[in-house]
Amino acid sequence: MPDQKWTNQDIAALFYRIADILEIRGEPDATPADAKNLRFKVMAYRRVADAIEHLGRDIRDIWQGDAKNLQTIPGIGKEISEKIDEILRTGRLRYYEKISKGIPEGIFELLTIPDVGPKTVARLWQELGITDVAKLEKAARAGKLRELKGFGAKSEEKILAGIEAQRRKKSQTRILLGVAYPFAQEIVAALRASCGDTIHNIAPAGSLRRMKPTIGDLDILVASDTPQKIIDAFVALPMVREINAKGTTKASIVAHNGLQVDLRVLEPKHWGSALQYFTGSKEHNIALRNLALEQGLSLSEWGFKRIKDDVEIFTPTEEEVYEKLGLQWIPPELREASGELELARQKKIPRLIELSDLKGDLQAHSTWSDGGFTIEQMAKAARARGLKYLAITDHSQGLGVARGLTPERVKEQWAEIDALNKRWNDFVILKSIELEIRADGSLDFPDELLAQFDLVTVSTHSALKQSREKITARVVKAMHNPYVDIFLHPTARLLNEREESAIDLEEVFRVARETGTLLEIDGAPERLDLDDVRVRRAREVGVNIVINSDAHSPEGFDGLFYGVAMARRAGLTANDGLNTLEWRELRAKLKRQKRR
Ligand code: DGT
Ligand code: CA
Ligand code: CA
Ligand code: ZN
Repeated sequence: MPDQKWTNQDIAALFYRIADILEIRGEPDATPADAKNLRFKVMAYRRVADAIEHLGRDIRDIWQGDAKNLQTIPGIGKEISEKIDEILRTGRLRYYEKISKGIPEGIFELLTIPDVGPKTVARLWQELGITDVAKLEKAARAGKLRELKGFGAKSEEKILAGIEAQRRKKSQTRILLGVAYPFAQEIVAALRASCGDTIHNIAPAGSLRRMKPTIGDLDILVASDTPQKIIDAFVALPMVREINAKGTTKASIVAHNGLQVDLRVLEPKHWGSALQYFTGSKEHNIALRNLALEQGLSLSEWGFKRIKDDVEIFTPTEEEVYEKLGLQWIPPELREASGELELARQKKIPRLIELSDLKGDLQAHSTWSDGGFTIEQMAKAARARGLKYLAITDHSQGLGVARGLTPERVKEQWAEIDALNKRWNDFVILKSIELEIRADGSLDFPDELLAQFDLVTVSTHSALKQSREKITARVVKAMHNPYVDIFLHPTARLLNEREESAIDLEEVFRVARETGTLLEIDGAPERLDLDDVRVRRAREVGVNIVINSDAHSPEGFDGLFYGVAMARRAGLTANDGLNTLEWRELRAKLKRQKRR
């Protein structure tokens, strides 16, 4: 824990840890009466941690030097408000120092192993002296765990598998959404083809359903009355390379592309609660479960249970899960515990933007630079997908890519575009360019040429290691050019390959707003840049966003779908993406228009 400036996240992490410690060994000098209250105390700390984690603004702004102000945060009472006050005032928490005394750091890592909870950790530690994962693995291999009452060879196997799964998860690079998504569709189609009549329902869940940019593993759910048949069909699919586990209602495989796929089969009456649970996120689920508890209900993947009389309530659809808790149904993309429960409670979740809302695409490449297809082929493909306009944004000469355009070749390209544009009256190709912003912030083409494009986009591909000051100043300079309409893929990240540049996005957002420069969600699966968190922030600041494919081929227009997914994760509606407008309306909003 830091000793200077505590962030909301630091305080939340500390409270989660306090809850863990209380569960592992209780309070140091507790009486039997205290022990009864322990469970509630643990829950209270977790709930407060969760509230602080998702506060959305610096807790100091609420605190303002007075513990009482903190009690306006839901779940925070006198005792906890004083603890937070102490942290913010002194940079430490004596209570934590007291209860954590003598607990080895490795204990907390044990808690991250699947199926190992605080009770187990406490016994492993107290009865066998196991204080970290390495010791646990050694003891399990040596058959020492079965010395514990209630432990057998089976539990040792389970723990070893848990350690292995955790290790695999840590070392594995995550798979791009753009790879995992079509692959999940393929598996679903294959299972439908082989056991269609016995499948009531089938859907991918987990991070894939939430459309995260990268996927750790695939979670597929099936509702069926004949689970064994589904499991047998699943492990026999042609894409299976290895079977990790195969039981009567679940199985886990590794596919040829390296992706792990977990399949679970359940009874149709559990469908709603199971789909909700396995879609996650874990943080969303915790918040939802806490809300249920407040209403006297316990919620699990099996459904609701009324706490006072143990009566079970099943929810065959996911809508019913949210409805039962007085909530609007929440689109999976929003389930990241970033304020969506409160919105759903107020019935204020908007209709999110959809792929079909997009009327055009403002970034695509052709054989004139690094694309693999002619302008004609790209235009036909875009039109076939229902778009009404497409900007051809081939790279300018400055960038080292093959065949970057010179001013002379730009003029030739325009002649080709003019000729093609005679062909359709429901579709238009826009003359554009992807200009490299040089390391010093200057651009490849003079303003006099830039003025003649329909629109101009800029980006950075080179000198990405520049310092925060340099790269930000370079981009800011370009955004001040009156003919620069869009700044593309602002962080320049390549997922699994290249980190974001050091660019100061807060400054970029400010200047984008001030100059009227549009910022892009680049939907190419290896980019997804800006990401959802940044888009949320950009919109808060008042920046206008466009969603583009960055297609280099006809299939590349799939990028629009993934770009829209990022926009949905950011909570955007059709009004928030400028390329949902007709070209005529969009053109009127371009910065260059304001000069005329
Ligand atoms: P991934 O696979 O790393 O991309 O992310 P997810 O979200 O797909 O995570 P995964 O595969 O470990 O679990 C699938 C879902 O199951 C997860 O989103 C929520 C639920 N889940 C898993 N473990 C827990 C847990 O310990 N508590 C709760 N409340 N939910 C869990
Ligand atoms: Ca997963
Ligand atoms: Ca999983
Ligand atoms: Zn390109």
